Amino acid sequence: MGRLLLEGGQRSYPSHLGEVFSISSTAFLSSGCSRARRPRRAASIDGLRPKPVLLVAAGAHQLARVMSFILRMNFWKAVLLCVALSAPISFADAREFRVADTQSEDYPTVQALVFMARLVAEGTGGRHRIRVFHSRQLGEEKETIEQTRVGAIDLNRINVAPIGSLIPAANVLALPFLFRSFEHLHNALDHSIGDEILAGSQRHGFVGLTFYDSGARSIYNSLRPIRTLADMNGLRIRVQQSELMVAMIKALGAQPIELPYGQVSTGLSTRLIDGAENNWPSYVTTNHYKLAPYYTLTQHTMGPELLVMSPRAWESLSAEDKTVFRDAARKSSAYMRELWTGLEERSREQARAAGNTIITDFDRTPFEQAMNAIYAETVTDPGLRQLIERIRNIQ
Ligand code: GTR
Repeated sequence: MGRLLLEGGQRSYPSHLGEVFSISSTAFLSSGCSRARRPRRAASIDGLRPKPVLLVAAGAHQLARVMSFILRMNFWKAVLLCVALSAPISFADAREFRVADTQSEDYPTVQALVFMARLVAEGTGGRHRIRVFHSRQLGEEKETIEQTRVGAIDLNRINVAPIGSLIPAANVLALPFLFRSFEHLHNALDHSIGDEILAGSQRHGFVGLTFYDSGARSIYNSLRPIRTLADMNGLRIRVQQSELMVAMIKALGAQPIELPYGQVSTGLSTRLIDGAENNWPSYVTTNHYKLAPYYTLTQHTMGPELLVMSPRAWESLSAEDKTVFRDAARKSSAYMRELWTGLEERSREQARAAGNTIITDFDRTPFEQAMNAIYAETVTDPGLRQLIERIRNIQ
């Protein structure tokens, strides 16, 4: 393969300090309290700009207040007022933040974002709102990742595999057969390793806020039950837009086809692809289970979901609001786990009731061995190798 899928030095992203769109009484002071300085416009983050009409009205109101005061009171009292007003009055404070999610409205990650939105509204006294765009309303994952990086989308709930080509440590989480169990995964994500990966994502152009569960991904197809590696031979398997996922399916002897999530159903119906791989809830909520009835429990990756924020949107927040966002994100992750509990089993039941063939009685070892080669070929960075060792050593 010879390609470096996981390497250390990644592009960095310039930090844009959000300009505060404000009028302060320092404007009056610097011009001898004679005229208000023209307020500066905030750098456009998402096309949402403060309303100019409000701004002009507020500016005129301030000016009128100060002028009438000067007329009625003595000069020094007016100067004191100007000083007192020098704390900026921010008009950029109240904002709507847009968050993207490819999953459908009732999917646990989307519901977790709705929950987070509620906490943010409460925590900021209604100043900040989060508007959730589910079902790929803002585009497929690959596009939304880019848009989040440049600040056109404020927040993005994304799987670690597609964002892994930009955040190498996130890609590690998608490696095959890395986690022994969900408990092992949680022990890594809920403690220092998870925190380090979230913090480290800032170097790569994203502010990592929290992880969400994504169960384990397994292979499904429309042609035949897969029990051995030989059964995989030649199958056209859709993968996420991720070099790592391409390498994983190739290692199994199948043909990987990179397709956006929203095109998998059509791909299956038109026979462009024979199958795909995903967790139980995605297999069922997308109706893929109706088109590809053979589901083999390979559980080859437990790559979680990741919530990231654009650095631009992040820098537009005050220190207190940043804490509100972080806390809300973490709480939404705990909430999401509650929703996830039992959902995998219910999805499995739904597929079984529809008459699907669920293959569990097969030897996973050859699948694991075939994918093992990926580690040596793709993880070349010593820091990432160390990260893998640390994860493996977690009990
Ligand atoms: C789902 C994941 C999505 C997306 C999708 C896919 O499990 O929640 O974010 O990555 O898989 O296969 O494209």
